[in-house]
Amino acid sequence: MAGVAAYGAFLNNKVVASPDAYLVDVVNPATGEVFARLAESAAEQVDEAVRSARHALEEGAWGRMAAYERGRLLARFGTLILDNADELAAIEARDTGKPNGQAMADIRATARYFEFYAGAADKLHGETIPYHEGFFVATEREPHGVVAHIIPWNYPAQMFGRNVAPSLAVGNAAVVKPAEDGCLSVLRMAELAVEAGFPEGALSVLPGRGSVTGQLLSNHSDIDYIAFTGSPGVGEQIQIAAARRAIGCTLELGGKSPHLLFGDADLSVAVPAIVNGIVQNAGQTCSAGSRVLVEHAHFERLVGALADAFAKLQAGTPEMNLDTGPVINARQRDRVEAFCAQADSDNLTLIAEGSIAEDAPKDGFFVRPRLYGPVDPNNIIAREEVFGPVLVVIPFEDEADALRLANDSEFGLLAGVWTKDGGRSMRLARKIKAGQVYINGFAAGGGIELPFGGVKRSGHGREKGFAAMHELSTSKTIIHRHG
Ligand code: TXE
Repeated sequence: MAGVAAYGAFLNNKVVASPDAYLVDVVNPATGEVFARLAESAAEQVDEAVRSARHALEEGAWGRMAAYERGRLLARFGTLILDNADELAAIEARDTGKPNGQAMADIRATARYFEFYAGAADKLHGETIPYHEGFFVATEREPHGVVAHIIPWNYPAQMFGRNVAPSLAVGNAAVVKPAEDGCLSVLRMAELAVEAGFPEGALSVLPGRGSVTGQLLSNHSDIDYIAFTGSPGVGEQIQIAAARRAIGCTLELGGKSPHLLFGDADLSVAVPAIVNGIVQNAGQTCSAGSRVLVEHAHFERLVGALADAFAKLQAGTPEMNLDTGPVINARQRDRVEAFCAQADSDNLTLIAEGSIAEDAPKDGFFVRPRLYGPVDPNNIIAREEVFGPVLVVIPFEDEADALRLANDSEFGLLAGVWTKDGGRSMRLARKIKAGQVYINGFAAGGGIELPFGGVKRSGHGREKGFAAMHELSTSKTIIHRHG
């Protein structure tokens, strides 16, 4: 197609494309226009990425590099991301449709991942262990080796930083399969990695469909670990692929995270945080707070405040820089609208809804933010991850009821507790089944330093903070009989 740029795989520090590759369309979600094409990575490119990663570890410069030197490269990479933030944010906004301000915040957060793990690279310590007389025993952390990172489209740049920075910090060679709908900032950052000085094979990027490139990579016989972020269905396939070869995997599969909003909450803080927690990135955030459990005795006042805020929300193009952009593609828009149509046919009350800016392009994938309630906790919209700007309100009677409802989900990623009663918030934080519990604050996806991950159907393994370095490395025990 004339005027449409084509992008290929990033292998051996170069962008390459096979002339007979299947081409994946890249669509601007704000306009519906195809503006780029991705040359899909087939078996040949997947094999080459894994071979080159193995070579970098076992014979190349990467495997021999001291931890502090890896840290130095990561620091340079972070600086280059910041130096090129305007260009990267523009790419991210066009690829995902998110407001320009959000896209820039994402790029800055991506740089932060590299800064954090730059400093951490040489601080991953083992331990010494008292043993029998005549022995010295120590553990060391070692990289897994070749790690497949399969990442989604909701935060392409941040997911790249969240996965790749700790992986490279501990000395793995990273093979990244970005999502077909969010690939271009990742490919541009891979070029910056060369500028930063990463040797060949330390990082590869394989664009392509999940059903082709993702499958080939996750079932490759020479990978040592898989880090996956995406849907529970594909997560199950990844777990099976890992189990077949008895390798490890991290699964980050989203959630249905609850807020527990008590009558004594400070609404001036709670309402903007709750609204932002579901509207940010058009609700396409694994840790979005998508259920708000509200103390029944204060229902009118608490829900009234949320409704006022929801009614003011607007969706628009990246340039309009409104509360939210479009969702990523027509399939996701239809999925969100199907949940809302079901809510309407179940006679759920639409308490408030936002709007789509009048001059937003008609072919963009915009959806109106919506607040439903009171919703039966067994209704599908209260149980499934909608992955759109849709919040459901569920009333509770007391603390025990709030806890029961919070844990009545097959997911367990985040929770927010809103109350001035410090004893109550700590009791709940300890009993809520989730990987992260916020008290009187909520930042969906925030906190590079903070261990993050799920329980139950939200997955397993921890990302972010030092926890990611433990997850992406393994322990070796060295037993020296010297006596
Ligand atoms: O995800 P997929 P989809 C949830 C969210 C969303 C739903 C569907 O609820 O509505 O999933 O999104 C790659 N082998 N989340 O269908 O398919 C794919 O190419 C190996 C939550 O887009 O799971 C992409 O790189 N890889 C979430 C990645 O997996 C495969 C983020 C995720 O895509 C593959 C995204 C296969 N067979 C969606 N099939 C979160 N946890 O943040 C696909 N992929």
